[in-house]
Amino acid sequence: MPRYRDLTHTARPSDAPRVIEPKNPLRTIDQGALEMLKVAQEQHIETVFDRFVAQQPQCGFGYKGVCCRICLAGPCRVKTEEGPGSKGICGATAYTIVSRNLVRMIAGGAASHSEHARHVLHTAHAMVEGNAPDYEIKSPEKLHKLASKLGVSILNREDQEIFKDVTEIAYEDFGRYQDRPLAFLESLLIEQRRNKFKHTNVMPRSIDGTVTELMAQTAMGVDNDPVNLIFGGIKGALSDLGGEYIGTTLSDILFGVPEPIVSESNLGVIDPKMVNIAVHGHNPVLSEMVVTAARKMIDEAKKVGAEGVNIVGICCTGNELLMREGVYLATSSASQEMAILTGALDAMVVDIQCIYPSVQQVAECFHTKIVTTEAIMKTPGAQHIAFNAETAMEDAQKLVRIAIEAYKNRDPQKISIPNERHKLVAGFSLEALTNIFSKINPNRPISVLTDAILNGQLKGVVQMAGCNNLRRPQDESHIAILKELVKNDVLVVATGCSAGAIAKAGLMSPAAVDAYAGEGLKSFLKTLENANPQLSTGLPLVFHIGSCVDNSRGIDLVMAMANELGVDVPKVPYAASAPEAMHEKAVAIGTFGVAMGLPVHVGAMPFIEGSDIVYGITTQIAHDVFGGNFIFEMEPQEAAKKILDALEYRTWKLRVHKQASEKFDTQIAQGW
Ligand code: BF8
Ligand code: SF4
Repeated sequence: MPRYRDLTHTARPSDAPRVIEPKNPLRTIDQGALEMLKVAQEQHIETVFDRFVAQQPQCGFGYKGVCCRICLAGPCRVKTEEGPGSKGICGATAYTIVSRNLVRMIAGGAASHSEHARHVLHTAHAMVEGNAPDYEIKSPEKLHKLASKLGVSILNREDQEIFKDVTEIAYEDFGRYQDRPLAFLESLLIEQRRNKFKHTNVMPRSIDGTVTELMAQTAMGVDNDPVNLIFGGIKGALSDLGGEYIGTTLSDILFGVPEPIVSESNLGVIDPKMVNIAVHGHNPVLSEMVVTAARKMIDEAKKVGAEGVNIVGICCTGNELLMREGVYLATSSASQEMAILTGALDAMVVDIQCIYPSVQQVAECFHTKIVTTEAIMKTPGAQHIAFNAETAMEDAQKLVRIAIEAYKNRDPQKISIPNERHKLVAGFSLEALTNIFSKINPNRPISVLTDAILNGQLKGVVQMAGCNNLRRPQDESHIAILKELVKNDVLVVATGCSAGAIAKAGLMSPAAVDAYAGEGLKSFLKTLENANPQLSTGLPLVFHIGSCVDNSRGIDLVMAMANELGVDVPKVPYAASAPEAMHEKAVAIGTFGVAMGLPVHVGAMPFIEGSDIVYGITTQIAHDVFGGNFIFEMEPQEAAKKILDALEYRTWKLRVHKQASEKFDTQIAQGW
């Protein structure tokens, strides 16, 4: 029965509770974390799970987004439906306060991703200037491709020279003052989206300028029109995407384009016989050096009685190293403290973002050294070693040495490592995927994917992303939604802590295909495997496409699918899901997903329910203007159903329009 309207974007979330069992501190389904939680309870070590419980119930005003404290006349809260109590002291109504708060979150997200990208850019720049001798251009192919897209000449030029021009364009993207769009972002977009963003006035011209403008726009006594505010937020989210794309592409050039690689995940990868160093945060610039240093320092580790140095990753630094180096992924955000509780972690080297301030307090119960490395991220009690691109290898060796020294102070009584580790295959950059598809169709590789959708073998593609949020047990929603999607023949690509959840549970392996994939997905993956005998391992149930900045890889894939199908993004059967969204970065990512024309499921309600107007803009007006919309749903089964409905609607419409264009020999309709 064809469905003529996609109802998902008008639906309210189900009545499922927003917080499951608020007083229960057993808030994870990760087996490794559960084992460590017992240790924490026995030893009375406080963790994030205890603090979550202690915070319940959380503030109702904050939850609805109607608390304002952006000026010293506040804090103001919207207390009543009507009268003076329904506004802040200055007269700001609920829709102004809610949208301002939301937009400031997007600005925070854009600033975070872009700061990460800026650091990679500084490193690239130092390298081309000859000031960072420990770095090199690992992928000239990626450099040439990117340079061509940016209009930089590559003919008869040295790679260093080309890269210099590319870094200059990236710097301009941060601080351009002329009225020209972000060059990196523009090079990523298909023409229809470029025009859409231009006509709706949301195309950013500089990243720093946009974030600053948003802070100014949302200051006391400035913009109070919710539509104008939200459109400002969309511009901010697009500058976030521009920053992400700079981060991903420059990291690929410096550290290599990921290719399929075998590794393992969960806390069992911490090895009692080795010096164990966790690299935690987001930025590969430092951690890549730590990996290289560790490989060179085995003898030093042996001198203190260890067999070698074992680097394990946490959060997105972990994802970056897993994708390119096959480094073990120890754990993801909500269970970061658990890595220390094993008693066998000698050092945790952190860079930026998603690092709980509590890791230092937990580390003080053990011999573990916490080392901060970036000027904008320090922790009282932790050691700080400023990391410089100029002295990268020297700095990295210092860090490894701190861990080797700490190893001597290990207390064997306190070691308790969960016996939980799972094989996985990661490393699916768009280049790697295209290469795999090209073995079936060398001229139009992406048609292998779009044809499988058009002929019904696959239902579509879903990009699973985002964090852990303890309103429901850690990882539960990621895993439940994933299982439902793959059972229904959806090809899943994953990033960030969603990829982490899937990997830790053993679902990112070829073995999981037989256990969980529907017949269509199974046969699709088998066909790819048979056409690719060069792969040393089978294909996994889920394609890991990287860290959170690598959500730009997903957008790159959507653009390729839209191009192949000859339609704008809102007709492509591609959706995104952040089942446990937490960070401001996730708010920015979700928003650019919607602007890009995708249905975006979010499983942790953002603070917008205090304003029907803002809720309506995110779920309905966004769809009218951009073709994408948020689907807010906390209950995982219900969420999976809504995501599948959104894909089904798109596939149905795409087929109808395709058939019509073939029958009447006309261009395929571009509307949605
Ligand atoms: O950038 S998924 S908790 S680790 S914010 Fe953080 Fe969220 Fe994890 Fe990576 Ni992304
Ligand atoms: Fe209150 Fe207005 Fe100040 Fe916000 S900006 S704190 S609503 S007076």
